[in-house]
Amino acid sequence: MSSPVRHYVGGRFDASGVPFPLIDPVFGRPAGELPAAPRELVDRAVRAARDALRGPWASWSPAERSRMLHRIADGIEQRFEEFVAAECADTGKPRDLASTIDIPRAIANFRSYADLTAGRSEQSWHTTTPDGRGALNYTVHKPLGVVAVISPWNLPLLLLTWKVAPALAMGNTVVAKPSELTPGTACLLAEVMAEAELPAGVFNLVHGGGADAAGQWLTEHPGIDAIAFTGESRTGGTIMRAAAARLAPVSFELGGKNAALVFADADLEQAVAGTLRSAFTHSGQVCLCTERVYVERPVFDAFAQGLAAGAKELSGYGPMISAAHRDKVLRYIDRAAADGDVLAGGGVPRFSDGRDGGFWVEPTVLTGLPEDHPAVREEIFGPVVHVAPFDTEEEALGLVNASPYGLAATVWTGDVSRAHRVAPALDVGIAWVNTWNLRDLRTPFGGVKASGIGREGGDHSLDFFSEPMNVCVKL
Ligand code: NAD
Ligand code: 6OD
Repeated sequence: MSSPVRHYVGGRFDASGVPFPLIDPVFGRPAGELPAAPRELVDRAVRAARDALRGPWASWSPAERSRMLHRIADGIEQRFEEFVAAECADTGKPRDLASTIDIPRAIANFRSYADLTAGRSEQSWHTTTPDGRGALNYTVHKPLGVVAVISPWNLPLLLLTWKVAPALAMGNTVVAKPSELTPGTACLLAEVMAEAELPAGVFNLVHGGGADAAGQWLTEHPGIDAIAFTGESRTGGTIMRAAAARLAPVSFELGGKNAALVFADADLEQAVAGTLRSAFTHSGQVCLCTERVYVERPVFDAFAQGLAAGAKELSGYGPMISAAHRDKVLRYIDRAAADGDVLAGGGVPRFSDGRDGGFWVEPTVLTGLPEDHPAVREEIFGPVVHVAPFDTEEEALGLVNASPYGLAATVWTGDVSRAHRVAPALDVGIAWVNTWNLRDLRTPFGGVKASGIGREGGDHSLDFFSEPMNVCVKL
């Protein structure tokens, strides 16, 4: 972290709170401090957001809000390199990831919702009445009010703006709480909001932890009208209980144990290259990453060898976010090594420089584990993938769908009929065929089972962040 971490409440920056150490994951050394917001500051942020709902923001038209979102996108673009540097400093991810995915996607999030909200039309119906004069029904979409946006550490700016942009697009006000591990880009975003002259209190930012801290205080706050959360499934459960107390709506993007299916008719080279990307992008710390691969038996050996060879050659990857997360990932690997086979990786890379103090794990390919093994069943969220053979399409579907999670899956096949048969039969929110993480921001995004509640993306987000109201006018 280069500049100090600050809250942004009611249009003012504020650094009050108990210091919480920030650690650089690349070297494992101190990288600054985050002021953990006291409860009083969280209250103040919610109050500022409520006041702003009654201010000039309330009368902004969709076109005015759209122009503001574009101004925010322009502001991120103008400070692109600062955002990239902050993203890399916080997460340790390689520059090419931050500069080609995270920051461009944050800009695209604002532009996409700016365009969608400006072009949105309301529905209307003409109703017949006994007197023959009829009635006109039309729908207006009102903001929900004050929305809490709580986001994780893996794609900090991408995932924060993915919710903040549609929330603002629909006229809500926001109190955002990014992960306590990765506050940097959110601070820059608050500066951009201020520079864009977004009215004070419309966007507020508080830093701090989750349980017994800013996160929990926000979710339990009577002044919060809705909660948009991305993070672990268990945290989602805790937040849902807090929201249930006052029936606040929630939108949840949660954990996953994503699978890939490789059929014998697939282009094997493409399947191996695609799975290397889907398993090891950001060292497996993307919710969409593949952690299980099921391969049709005739090509199992060739695929597994190709994947292991590719994993051994990977370089330029980043570390785990924290020592605790590295230790968790290594525990899964150690247990898997005792119960099955390690085809690649399985340890900590040695650099013979300062990075040896960081939180690194080698890209790891496992095989030979039973389906109920923790490394096959539980989300690891690291650079670890298990490969297993299957014999029939039916068996393959059963293996994928037996997971308690249901976020995403990929099907590798050269048979177009199979693609259309298998993909919709998967119990997931997002299925890719012969690709991975190809995103169109208008499409529904989210998971089933323990992977989430609701859908985000395009109109799905605009619908979540608004309340449709019907007006019936007797003619
Ligand atoms: P996490 O659940 O520990 O934390 C996420 C956020 O919630 C953080 O800001 C944290 O401070 C806050 N939080 C934690 N406990 C809280 C509580 N009791 N009340 C309120 N807020 C609380 O998740 P993480 O470790 O930051 O992120 C990794 C997880 O996120 C993985 O499980 C991953 O799969 C998931 N994830 C899912 C998606 C998706 O789109 N489905 C995207 C990214 C990450
Ligand atoms: O691409 C997206 O919109 C999105 N929400 C990605 C989530 C990735 C999880 O780590």
